[in-house]
Amino acid sequence: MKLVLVGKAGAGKTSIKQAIFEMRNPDDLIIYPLDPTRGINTSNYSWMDVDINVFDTSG
Ligand SMILES: Nc1nc2c(ncn2[C@@H]2O[C@H](COP(=O)(O)OP(=O)(O)OP(=O)(O)O)[C@@H](O)[C@H]2O)c(=O)[nH]1
Ligand SMILES: [Mg+2]
Repeated sequence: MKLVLVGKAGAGKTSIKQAIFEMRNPDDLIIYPLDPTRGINTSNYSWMDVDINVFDTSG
């Protein structure tokens, strides 16, 4: 499965990715914001027995 995250800058795309697929604590992502994404970051996860390619784009 392929999942493309698209939206305005600062919408929360990378935070959603890290909270769902990397088990990051959402509260930490609010307190310690991530740097803006540049270009497209591609990651592969095994999530609920499904292989997912995530494309995290810059806003
Ligand atoms: N209040 C609130 N803030 C959030 C939420 N998700 C993310 N943020 C904040 O929004 C800001 C941007 O979050 P990112 O995840 O970097 O957003 P992005 O869409 O990946 O941004 P770009 O990479 O620049 O396109 C950060 O300061 C986050 O802490 C949310 O659900 N609620
Ligand atoms: Mg981002």
